[in-house]
Amino acid sequence: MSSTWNDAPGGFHPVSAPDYLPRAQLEALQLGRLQAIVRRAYQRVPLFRERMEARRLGPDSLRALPDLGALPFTVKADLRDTYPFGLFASPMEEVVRLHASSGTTGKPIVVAYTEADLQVWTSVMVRAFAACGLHRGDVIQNAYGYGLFTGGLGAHYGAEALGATVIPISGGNTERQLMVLQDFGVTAICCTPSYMVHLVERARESGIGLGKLAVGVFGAEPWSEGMRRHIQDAAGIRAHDIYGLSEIVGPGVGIECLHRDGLHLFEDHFYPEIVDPETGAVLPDGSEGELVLTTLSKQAMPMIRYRTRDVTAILPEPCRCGRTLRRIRRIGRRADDMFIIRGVNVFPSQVEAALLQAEGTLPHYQIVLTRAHGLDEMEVQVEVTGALFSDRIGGLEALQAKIADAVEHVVGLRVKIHLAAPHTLPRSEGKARRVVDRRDP
Ligand code: DLL
Repeated sequence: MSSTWNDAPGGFHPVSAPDYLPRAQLEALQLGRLQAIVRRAYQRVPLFRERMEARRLGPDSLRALPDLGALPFTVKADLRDTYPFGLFASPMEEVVRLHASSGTTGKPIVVAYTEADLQVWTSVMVRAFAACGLHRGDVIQNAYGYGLFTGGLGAHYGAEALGATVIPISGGNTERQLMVLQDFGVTAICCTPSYMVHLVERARESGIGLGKLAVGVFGAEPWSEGMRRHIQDAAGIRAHDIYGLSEIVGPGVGIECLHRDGLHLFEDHFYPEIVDPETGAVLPDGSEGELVLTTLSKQAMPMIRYRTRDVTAILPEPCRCGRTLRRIRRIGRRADDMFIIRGVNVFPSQVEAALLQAEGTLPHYQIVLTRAHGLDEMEVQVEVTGALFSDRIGGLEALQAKIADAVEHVVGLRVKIHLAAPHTLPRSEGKARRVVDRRDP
């Protein structure tokens, strides 16, 4: 593997060659893989075969890529209903790894990988890191959680295969993270954006510098452009957005290149569609809707038309980086993270965007939903800077009103704003919990 990286087309890293395939070649590759994976799922996964037969479709029904639109969807409940191994398409002797993702309730969902699946996963993670400008010689602190969560091991093997030095520190223990960051000459970090905010804040308070840190690869939860600006300014780094989900592979489904204008999908392994979240109808490129993904090469657990619930749009225009892989817009919200307050639909991402506009706030916030006398209330709790908090009361009141105005402007609802002292809201080592719903079911 070469020791230099050039993001220009033609000057690409050998491992990234599939990123630059001419579209016609890529689509031919996709069709061949799609036909094979549909056949595999039909022959080996009873649930999928039953659904195909109910639609009078057979294993050879796919003649062209758009024919995929006629196939049945797979949803999260299918994984729960067949818990733990009901959707596996490989015998256990060929399954070399299991991961699991805990839902909000009950049993987790279980995902499986063959040796070949792990190789594909590693290869897309190598391409993801390369797209962030990382290469051999980089020292990558991997603060995604190791274990059943896919973030830790997914990023780990990708970074190792890239030829970088990996520090498998996992999540948590902020003091140790900061010591390692400085002492080991770390050049790149992987963690959730909310944990990065926490790390940077602690570093600043303890008077610890961030050494050689130059790049962050952040994902596993939605984060806004405002959050990116905050992280980049506070840490003096370049922040990339990485997307993925356990059901499809884990991290490495999509990544922002150096231009950071949408996430390139590794379309040679994951086939995207955008559908109307209500009707399931396939929408044209450019329209906002729910991302549906089909795995093109996954052996142990092929996913055909998996409804991610993540809302985005496919950006069909070519990217300045020269990759032919199409991009999706950053995922700001899920189709199911909306809540309704007094008849108004609210998304947490709207609240984050409004909060980060106000000077004096810190990107630590929580939305608390309560119900009193049958009426729903929403309170936004946000930390403010120490300087402002110790300021005279007038400053706080003015800020409170300003935030209430900003939230009202984007959400269309006047809500309570609680200004919290620094360090009083809970911190997360992994995915942040933004909404606390205290309403009775
Ligand atoms: O979060 C995999 C991952 C690990 C991705 C590390 C990136 C980095 P799950 O725990 O199964 O897998 O959660 C998947 O998290 O459907 C999205 O709703 C959300 N998500 C993941 N990445 C992003 C992102 C991992 N970059 C679910 N932006 C997905 C917004 C994201 N949401």
